[in-house]
Amino acid sequence: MQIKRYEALSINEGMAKIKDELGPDAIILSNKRLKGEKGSFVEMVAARDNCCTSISSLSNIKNKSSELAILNRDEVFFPFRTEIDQLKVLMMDTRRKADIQSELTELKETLNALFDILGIQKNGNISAHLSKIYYHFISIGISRQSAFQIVEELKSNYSQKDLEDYNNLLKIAEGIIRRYIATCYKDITKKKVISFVGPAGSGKTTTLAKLAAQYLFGDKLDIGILTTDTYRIGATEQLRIYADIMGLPLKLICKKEEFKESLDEFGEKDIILIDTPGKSYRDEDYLLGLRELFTVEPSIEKNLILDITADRENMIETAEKFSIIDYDNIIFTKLDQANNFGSIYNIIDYAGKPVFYITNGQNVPQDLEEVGPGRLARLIVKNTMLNMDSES
Ligand SMILES: Nc1nc2c(ncn2[C@@H]2O[C@H](COP(=O)(O)OP(=O)(O)O)[C@@H](O)[C@H]2O)c(=O)[nH]1
Ligand SMILES: [Mg+2]
Repeated sequence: MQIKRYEALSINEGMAKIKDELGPDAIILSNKRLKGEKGSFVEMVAARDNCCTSISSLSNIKNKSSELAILNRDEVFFPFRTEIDQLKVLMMDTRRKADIQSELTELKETLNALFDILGIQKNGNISAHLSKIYYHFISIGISRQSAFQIVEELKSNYSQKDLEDYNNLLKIAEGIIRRYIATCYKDITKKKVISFVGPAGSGKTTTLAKLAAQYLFGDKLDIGILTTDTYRIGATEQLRIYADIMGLPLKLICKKEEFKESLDEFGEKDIILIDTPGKSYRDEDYLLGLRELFTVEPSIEKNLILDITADRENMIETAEKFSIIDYDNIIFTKLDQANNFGSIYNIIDYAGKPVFYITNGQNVPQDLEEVGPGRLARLIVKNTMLNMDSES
């Protein structure tokens, strides 16, 4: 085999040199564009070997002509045409998305600035307390838009006397928030089938166990537990341990048909609790599957379990995606780990669904609390679980 290195200004020129010296059967081992003293040039290494792909056969991939055609750029890249085209589309798409994303971010920032200006404006006799309230709400995680709306409402609700006292104003704001919270009460007089849906790790199984214990030991009801979370390793074990400790029957459901059968078998129970697997809310098949499953028994109450330590956008998106199954209530979990309770208000404001329970710890069954609108509003405004009376 004869190997030789060539320098040329372009690939075409290099190819011509190689063809002249090594003939049409030469093969190109490498080609690189390099920078030299006089500018950039192409370094090509070629070899002549009868058993390898020759320049002529390379060019024949595109054009069956037996003549050696000097390869132009298109011909060099021809074997990768599809990949290059796909890459181009991908790059265009990414750039488009990035453009939209940055425009949205810019728009959001502009809106935020606008809300800030409106929220803190001091016109006439409007007290500085109002802007303090606006900033307090933002600091606890309430969106700027909602904080602005609350302050706007507050403006038409205060009296001159209220203006002098920040705490008075805050109390009025709490009342405004309270009005937005729909009520939902635990009703043990009716037979109920209660399911728990939500993202993985949000606390569905733990909350189910807490509620099962309350119904069992507190309300002395007859409970049955079903779970459709059968394909995740360990998921059934966790629930089985809780069921065994409480002496409750647990049925595993793998198919839709078994769901109906199991509901019928638990026909005598006062309460049937249903655990479901949690997957990403971005998995549409999972959400559609869940919706399909619930068609078996339309009266099933669906509780969306939301971990409030998740970020605001993520929670809103979860609430939005799960609306495909038309959930009835929301249960907020992990309040013990959260720094800000404002996102509770954002979700309530967005989804307009009642809040059934909040959970504030891993202990089963104690870390579960039924909350009414009053308690929840105060909890949001004070941004703490501590020193609260149980008014609801
Ligand atoms: N700190 C805290 N942890 C919780 C709470 N609720 C659930 N967890 C924990 O969150 C993790 C996931 O809970 P799990 O019930 O398995 O979530 P699932 O995947 O939705 O069923 C477990 O370690 C639970 O102990 C809560 O209110 N506070
Ligand atoms: Mg679970």
